[in-house]
Amino acid sequence: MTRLELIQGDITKINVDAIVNAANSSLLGGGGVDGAIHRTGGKQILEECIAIRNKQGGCKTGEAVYTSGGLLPCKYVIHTVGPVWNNQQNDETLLANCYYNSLKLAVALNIKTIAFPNISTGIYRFPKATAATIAIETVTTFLKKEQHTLNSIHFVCFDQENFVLYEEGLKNLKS
Ligand code: AR6
Repeated sequence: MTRLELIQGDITKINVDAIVNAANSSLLGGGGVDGAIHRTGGKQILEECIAIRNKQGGCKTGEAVYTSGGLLPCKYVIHTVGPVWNNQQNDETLLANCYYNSLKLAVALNIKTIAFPNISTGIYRFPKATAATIAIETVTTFLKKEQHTLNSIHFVCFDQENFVLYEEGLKNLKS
């Protein structure tokens, strides 16, 4: 059984094998959680991102790539690119792809514990309630459908609004 955990706080401080970054397609850093990860993780992460960029031209929306964790407590950072909210059907698919593809990469890397931020719900303006539902549904579908050895998946909420939405969503899952 894989545990689903809910945490309120800063993802750069979480002790897991991999944390997921809500990056942009340039992979060159930015604000929000991306800024915090690069600031705390140090220049190693940016150097590896630049190498990926030089090799494959960044990362497309919904896809995921990985670097080391640099100075962070985690071994890896999985960088995924969420959709900018445009109120279109495809946004939801692209957001689900972020969670699914990050988990696929985690399994390929033999990761046992992984932490997700609330992808796209900050600067990219995705409605938080819909995003929480997509995150929880996609993760649970992955765990049912795919072969994996994940021990725990941590949803790390920075703000209270997301925390309450996830609390509700995870409670509904149990009942
Ligand atoms: N730990 C955990 N969650 C955080 C942290 C943190 N340290 N800081 C912010 N959040 P955002 P996006 C939450 O804006 O919407 C960047 O410039 C935040 O409260 O970081 O996917 C990238 O380079 C929110 O709930 O990411 C892209 O250009 C969630 O993380 C763009 O922003 C996501 O907010 C991506 O926008």
